[in-house]
Amino acid sequence: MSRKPETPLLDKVHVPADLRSLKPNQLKDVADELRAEMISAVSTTGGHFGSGLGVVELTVALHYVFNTPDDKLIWDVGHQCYPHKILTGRRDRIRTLRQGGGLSGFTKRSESEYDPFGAAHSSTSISAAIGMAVANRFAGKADKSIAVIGDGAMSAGMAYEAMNNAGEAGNRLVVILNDNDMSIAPPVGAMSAYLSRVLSSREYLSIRDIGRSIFKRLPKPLGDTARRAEEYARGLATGGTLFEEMGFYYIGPIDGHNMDHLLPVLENVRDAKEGPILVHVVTEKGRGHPFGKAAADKYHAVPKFDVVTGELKKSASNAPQYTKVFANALVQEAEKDERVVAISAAMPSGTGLDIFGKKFPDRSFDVALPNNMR
Ligand SMILES: Cc1ncc(C[n+]2csc(CCOP(=O)(O)OP(=O)(O)O)c2C)c(N)n1
Repeated sequence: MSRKPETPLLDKVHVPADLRSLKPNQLKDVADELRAEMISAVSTTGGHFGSGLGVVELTVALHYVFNTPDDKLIWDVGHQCYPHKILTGRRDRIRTLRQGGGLSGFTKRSESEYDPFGAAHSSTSISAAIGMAVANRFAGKADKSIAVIGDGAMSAGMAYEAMNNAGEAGNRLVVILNDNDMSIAPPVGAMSAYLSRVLSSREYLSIRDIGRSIFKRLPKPLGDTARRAEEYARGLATGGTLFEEMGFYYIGPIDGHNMDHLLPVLENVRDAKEGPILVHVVTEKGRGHPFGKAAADKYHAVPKFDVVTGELKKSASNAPQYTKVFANALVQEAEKDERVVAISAAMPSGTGLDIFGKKFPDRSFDVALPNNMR
């Protein structure tokens, strides 16, 4: 059993309203305690690890600035939601993850009013957020919908279908692009290369940018023609981004671990009269855990582990792993029949198809990470 960390501030936060009664300069300490609590919990239960550790500061900042649960916070996939669960009334059950009858490892509507959408499939969050934003428009409510989507999930088609329609949602829609330059394994492909280009061509917004001129990135109330001219000029000046071309106001990149940057940007975004807005936040998967950082793909999800040494504890069961049985059976089929091919969406090792990929590289397709299985 690992010893539980000391968390004096976090102990006062049962729901986000408690968080909002704290001073902004206390939030970094809350985040540090939240990270320690998450590491302690996952070491005893196993579970998704790297993604949650990367969004600890973002989770605190979002619940501090936005009025959840009235503002709807939607986590894409939902595998990064452990810090969110700890802050939204479920800390006392966080060590029941991966136990029968315990907390779900993903967001789940029946579990909490702070989980407006449950997924586990990737790339659905923006569509869901648009739907909720439009419903609020019909109901005459000003509440926001905030989708947090990773750079890996942003490479799937459904995210584009949603962005194509985002204009419908106006300023009620906020998309946070959580860019950690990782999917489950290192990402490959056009979207990843594009985001790297955006990042390398821009510096992080500085405190000065945020304080003085972030509103310049949002439009002033102009007539339509004038606005179009201004947008055109702005696109030329900044080089534009794909997101601007799709009708978003793009803000970023922002350091997703720095509260002094996150809070004022999110406050501006919350109060903006125009939208939809996309905030490009840069984070580090596995942040704050040496083992998480050393092998981010290995620490996407983990079994129980020793907090001090990082040693992963193997299950005592002698039963063969389902993925291995499946992979070996598929290889046998493929040896008999050359028409058998394997398709995976960024999960070669999670599905066992990495074994198939080593034997039959030309018959393996990873639709999220081209050639990754070869
Ligand atoms: C439709 C679908 N395809 C593939 C997956 C497997 N999967 C789980 S998380 C994920 C993406 C992880 O990358 P990212 O969105 O960048 O989030 P991160 O874990 O890096 O925070 C994928 C592809 C899935 N859950 N759903």
